[in-house]
Amino acid sequence: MAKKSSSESEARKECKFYVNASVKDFKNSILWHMERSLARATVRATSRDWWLATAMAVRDEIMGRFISTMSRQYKANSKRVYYLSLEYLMGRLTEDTLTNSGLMDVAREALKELGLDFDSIMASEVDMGLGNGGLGRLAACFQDSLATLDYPAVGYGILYEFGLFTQSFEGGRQIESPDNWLKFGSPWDIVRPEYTVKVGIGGRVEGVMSSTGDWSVRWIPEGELLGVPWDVPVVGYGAGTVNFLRLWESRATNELDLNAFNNGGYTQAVHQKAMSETISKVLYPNDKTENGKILRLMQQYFFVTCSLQDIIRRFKSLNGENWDIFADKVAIQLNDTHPAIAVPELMRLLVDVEGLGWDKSWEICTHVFAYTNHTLLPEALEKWSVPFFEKLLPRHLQIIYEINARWLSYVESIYGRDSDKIARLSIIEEGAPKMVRMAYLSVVGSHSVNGVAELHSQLLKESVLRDFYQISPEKFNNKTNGITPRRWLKTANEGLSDLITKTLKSDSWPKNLDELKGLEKFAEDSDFQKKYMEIKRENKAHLAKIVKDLCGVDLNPDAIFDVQIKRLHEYKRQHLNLLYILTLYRRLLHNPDADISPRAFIFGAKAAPGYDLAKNIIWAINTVGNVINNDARIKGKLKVAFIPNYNVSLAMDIIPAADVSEQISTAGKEASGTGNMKLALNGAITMGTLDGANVEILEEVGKDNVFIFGMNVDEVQKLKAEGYNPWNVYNSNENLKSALDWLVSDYFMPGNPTAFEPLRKSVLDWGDQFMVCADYQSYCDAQDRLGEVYKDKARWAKMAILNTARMSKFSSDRTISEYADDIWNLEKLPPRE
Ligand code: CR1
Repeated sequence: MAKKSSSESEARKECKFYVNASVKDFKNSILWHMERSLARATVRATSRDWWLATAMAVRDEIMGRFISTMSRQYKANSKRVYYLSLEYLMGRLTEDTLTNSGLMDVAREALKELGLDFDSIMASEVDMGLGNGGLGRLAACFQDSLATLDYPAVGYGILYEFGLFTQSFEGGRQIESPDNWLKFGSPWDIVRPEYTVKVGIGGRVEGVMSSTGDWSVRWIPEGELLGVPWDVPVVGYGAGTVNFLRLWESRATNELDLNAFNNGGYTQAVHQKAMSETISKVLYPNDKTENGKILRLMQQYFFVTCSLQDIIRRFKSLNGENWDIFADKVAIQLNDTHPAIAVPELMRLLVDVEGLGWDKSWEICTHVFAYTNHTLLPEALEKWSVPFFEKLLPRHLQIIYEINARWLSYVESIYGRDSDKIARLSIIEEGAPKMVRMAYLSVVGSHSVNGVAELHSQLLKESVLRDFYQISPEKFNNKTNGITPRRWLKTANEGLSDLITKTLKSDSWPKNLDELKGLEKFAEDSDFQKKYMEIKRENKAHLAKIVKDLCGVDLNPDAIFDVQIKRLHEYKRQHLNLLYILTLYRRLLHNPDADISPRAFIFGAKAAPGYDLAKNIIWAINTVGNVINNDARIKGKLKVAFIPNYNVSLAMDIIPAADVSEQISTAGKEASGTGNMKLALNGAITMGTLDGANVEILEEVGKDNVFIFGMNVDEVQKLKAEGYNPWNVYNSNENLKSALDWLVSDYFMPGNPTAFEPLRKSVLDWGDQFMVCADYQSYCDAQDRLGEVYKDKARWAKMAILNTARMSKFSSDRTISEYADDIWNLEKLPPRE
């Protein structure tokens, strides 16, 4: 964050729910914690100590709200939504909690009085990086909106000991190291040992006869472990409601240790213990593929059973065994198929443990569950092998077979004995081995299936889930993603936030983003434009310092800051961006005086550790960048910076400083995107394809305020059907040919010209699956056009302002309200007056 100024105190007067603490009290609280909680003398205190003491001071302030929210929700016995997600990409928690509780100014002032720099103190907090990318960050934004809108909600997940790996570069290549974020604990995690649950694994299934002579089935697990819950408070804006995330940690059971120990197997006992605790050890670092790993399936089952047992415990404590109203009290959202095992697990808990009949249990399941799909990429559609299930979850496999048998007989009642249809719709995929299709299990077990942008939801119905859509069209709906304006504007871009508050003469816009429309009338006001662009420049200067620090690259804050920040994937086409950089560089070498707008290309992206081509692209960008950045001939008109270890905190520095937002995926491949929304909200102009939520961004901002290029979904499909050959493009496009050939010459990698062969091959020899060559010229043209438009400062400012003014649709408050109304049937529980 660059500029800080004060408007919070006014806001606090307005909103009666804000936490109230004076600067003096807050300062004393920090000092109290420094001494009593941390046992530290202030003269010896490190930045981390100051951050911890500040976090503890703000935590104290919100605990009352936390407890009162829980007890109000309990007393009201209202319906709750339970969000099941294997990932939460929360980032740092302290600053956002200060924003939402209204204590930001107080904390800032208190630290100032203690002679400390707020920003550098806050920077001591390690990111809570328990997610890979968009899916995990969406889950985090949703928690913020649920609390802000006063919805009774709990987010369930895993407390990974190691979050997403830390990325560094060596010779331009990605190196991964473990993210030991919990090494010294976190003041935001509160353990709840009293809600520990038991988790079975493996073993066998037995039939048992009851006293009345009925047969029932029982799972006798081979091993058992414990799930211990840790709660992370989620403070809504205004602090009227404080919900929580409940994250499960796996632990060994004491019994297990004792048995082995008694048998003389001390080392075995320790080994067993370590195995049990492996489950919550590490987040898998792939954002689209994680098939086949047994530990991953164990993670999924572990957090699902812990969460469902917790939900049932809460339900029973309020409603006893009144199962008829279970679905009136409980809504469960499955964030992708990662928690899909919840469907057979809830069936098991209801049928085997609670003794309900199959039909009743199934009715409950299909009223409670709803499923969100986040991608159409075939490699991301989860399938688990039947032999795995047999070994790990034998009873669940039986239940899945039973669900499938009933489902397929329903299919047959519609279509007759159409074996093709039946094979296509079966939850079990035939083959060696047989596989359980988790997406199909999710669809069959849910009453709602949604995609995450209009285009994506449409394609879902037409492609991967077409057969299901034909049978149950009423299940399918769209919920376009959103982002929280609290973190992504108010906290991340205080300069712009203050300008907005002053201009609109209102500080309620973070909770009512439609108010931003009021900025439209200032879009051509030269005074407002000046202020708006001054803030952008300050943010750019701030980012330039960070880039200098992290990459050693000098960026000129007057250059166009052209930003592509997201996971590294071929479909996201960071390499298309690279090809334009090469083209521009070549142009400048031919004519160093060419009148182009200076550009700084800024990247942030992690590649999955096993994804070789993605890593090759990172290496290529770093290598080309290094040559460009050190080439005096081009007079600093072009710079390339790849910021290492892109994460939520870096995003909060990069996004407010961006002029251009690269959203250049192959049409039909990016389900939604959410970075596109954050960047546009902060006044970056989208350079994008007609993909995901870009389509809706275009609708909102208008075609004059965005750069659209490339093929649309129909054109992509048509070209594929006709037989696309990237060589034809290569042979007929001189610039493309030069860029690709240059990449594998001695120029960039003296002595190792084949270093980037894989990249080049992927877009030529291997068929160019993501149509980089096909979209190359259109992309270059759009980029050149953008460079020209940037020269007209007033026009650019107007475009940027209109982007900010027209982004209100993309508040996650809008998204969450739609989920609540259309899917969860959920009422708000307003804070106590
Ligand atoms: C999509 O790729 C979307 C997020 C959140 C990602 C991205 O376009 O914005 O989900 N999908 O909905 C994903 O991670 C496993 O799938």
